[in-house]
Amino acid sequence: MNLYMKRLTIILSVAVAIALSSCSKETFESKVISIERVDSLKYTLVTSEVYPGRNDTIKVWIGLPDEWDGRFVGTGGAGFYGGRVSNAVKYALKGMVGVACNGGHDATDWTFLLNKKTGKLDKVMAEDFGYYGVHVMTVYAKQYVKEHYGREPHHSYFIGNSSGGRHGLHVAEKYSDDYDGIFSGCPAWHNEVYVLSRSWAQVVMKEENHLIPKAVFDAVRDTLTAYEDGRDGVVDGIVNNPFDIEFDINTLVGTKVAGRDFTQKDADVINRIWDGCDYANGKIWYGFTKTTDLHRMVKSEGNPPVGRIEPTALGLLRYAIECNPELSLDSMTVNRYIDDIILSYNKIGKYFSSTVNLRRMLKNDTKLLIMHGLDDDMVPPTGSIRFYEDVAKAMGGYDKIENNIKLYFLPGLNHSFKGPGINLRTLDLSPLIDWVENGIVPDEIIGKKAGVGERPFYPYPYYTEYVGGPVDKASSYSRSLSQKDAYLREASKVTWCK
Ligand SMILES: [Ca+2]
Repeated sequence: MNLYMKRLTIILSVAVAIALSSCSKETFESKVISIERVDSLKYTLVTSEVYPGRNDTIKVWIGLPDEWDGRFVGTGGAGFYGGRVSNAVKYALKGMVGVACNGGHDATDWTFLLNKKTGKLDKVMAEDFGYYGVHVMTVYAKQYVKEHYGREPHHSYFIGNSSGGRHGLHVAEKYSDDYDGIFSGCPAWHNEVYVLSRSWAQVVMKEENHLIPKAVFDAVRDTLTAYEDGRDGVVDGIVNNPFDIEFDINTLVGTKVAGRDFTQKDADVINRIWDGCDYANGKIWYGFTKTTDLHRMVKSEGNPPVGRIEPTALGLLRYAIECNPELSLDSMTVNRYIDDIILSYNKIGKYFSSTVNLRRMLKNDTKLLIMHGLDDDMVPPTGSIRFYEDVAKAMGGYDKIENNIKLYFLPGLNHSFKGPGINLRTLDLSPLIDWVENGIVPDEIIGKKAGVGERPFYPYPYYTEYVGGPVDKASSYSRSLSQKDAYLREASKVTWCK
C-alpha cells in the first residue's frame, strides 16, 4: 500500500468522527464527503461537512499539497458566497494548505437569510455566513491538517476580498487566536448598510423623477478626472486623492455632455448621489469617490434611459430586512429607504460587521494588512478610513495599533483592483508573510506597472507625494501627511453608525 492509499484509508476510516485536537478545545462533528486526488498538480482536495450543532452545516474544502511548506491559509467569501473551492486549490498549488468554506449555504443570492418556516430572518444562517462559518472551517481544517501531515502549521494566514475582507475583520476581532496574519482586501465593513446604499442612485433618481443616462455619468467622470489628474503633480490618468476634489460640476451646466444638454437638475442629482445616503440627522453611509465608475450603482442605460434595480440591495431588503420576497423597489421612497437602512443596521449589523475592539488581536500580536482601491465601485473606500480611525480611537491612539494594522489605499483601482493605478494586490500574501515571519514591516511597498513605472506606497494616514524627478522612478516620491485632513474630513461625514 503506497503512502497515499494509506492516508486515504485512514481518512475514510474516520469519515464520521468527532474531531479531536490539541490546538483547540472546540470540536465539531464532521464527515468527509469526498477526496479528490490531482496527481498532475500534486495536491489532494478534501471536501467535508462540519456540523456546528444548530441544525446547520458548513461545507469545508481543504487543499493539501504533497510538499507542504507548513503554512495554513484560510480564505473568506465574496458577495453572497461563504467562500470558493478555487481558493483552497489556489494556495495548495503554492505549497500551502488552502482552506475555504461555503459559510453554511450554497445560495447564489440572499434567499438563505429568510427562514422559510417562520418567514423571519434565519439568525443561524446569518451568523454562519457573517463570521462563524470561517471559524468553524479553521478549527476543523487545522485538526484535519494535523492528522494528515502529523504536524501543525508553523504560521496561519487568513485572506479575503470584499465579503472575504469583512470576514478578515471579523477574524481580527473574534478569532485572532486562529491566525498570525490577516489580509483584508476592500473589506465590506458594515455590509448591512453599504449594500443598501448601493441603490441610493436609483432611489434618488426615482424620487427626483430624473433618470440620467449612464453615458452622462461616464462623461462627467472623464471630465472630472482630466481636471484633477495633474493636481497630484503627475499627469498619468490617476487621481491620487479623490477625497480632495476641486472640480465643480456646476461648470458643466449649459454645455453638451454625452451629446445632451446638461442641466442644473443633472448637476444637483449627481451631486446628491455622490454625497451618499443622507437623512434628517446627517449622512447615513459614504458615497463612492467622484473618480469611480458608477456603472454598478447607476444602472440607467439606453436612450431614453431605463432604470434597473440593483439586485444585491433588493435581495437584502427582501430576505433579511423587510422579509417580504415580493417587495419591489417600485414603491420605494427615500424616507422608506432610509428607514430600511437603519433597520438593517439594528437587525443584522452584528452579523455583518465587526466591532472595533481589536484588543485581543493586539495582545496576540496578529498582523492585519488592509488594501482598498480608491475607485472601488462596490464598497466605498471611506469605510476603511472610518474603520482604522475608530479602531485607533477605541484602542487608545495610532501608536497603539500601528505595529499591527497597516491600511493601504490604492489610487485608480476599482473593487476588482483593476484600473489605471498600480495594483499591489498582485503581491498576494507576500507582504504579510514578510511582516509576520521575517519582521519586515510594510511601512513602504514599491509597486510597478508597465507604462506607469515604479511608485512607493505608504500606509494610511500617509500619502504618496510627488516631489520632482522622473515620474516613473520611486525616488521621485516621498511619504507625506498632506492629505490626512481630506481623508478625515470625508470619514467624519457619517456620524450615526459605529
Ligand atoms: Ca495624476
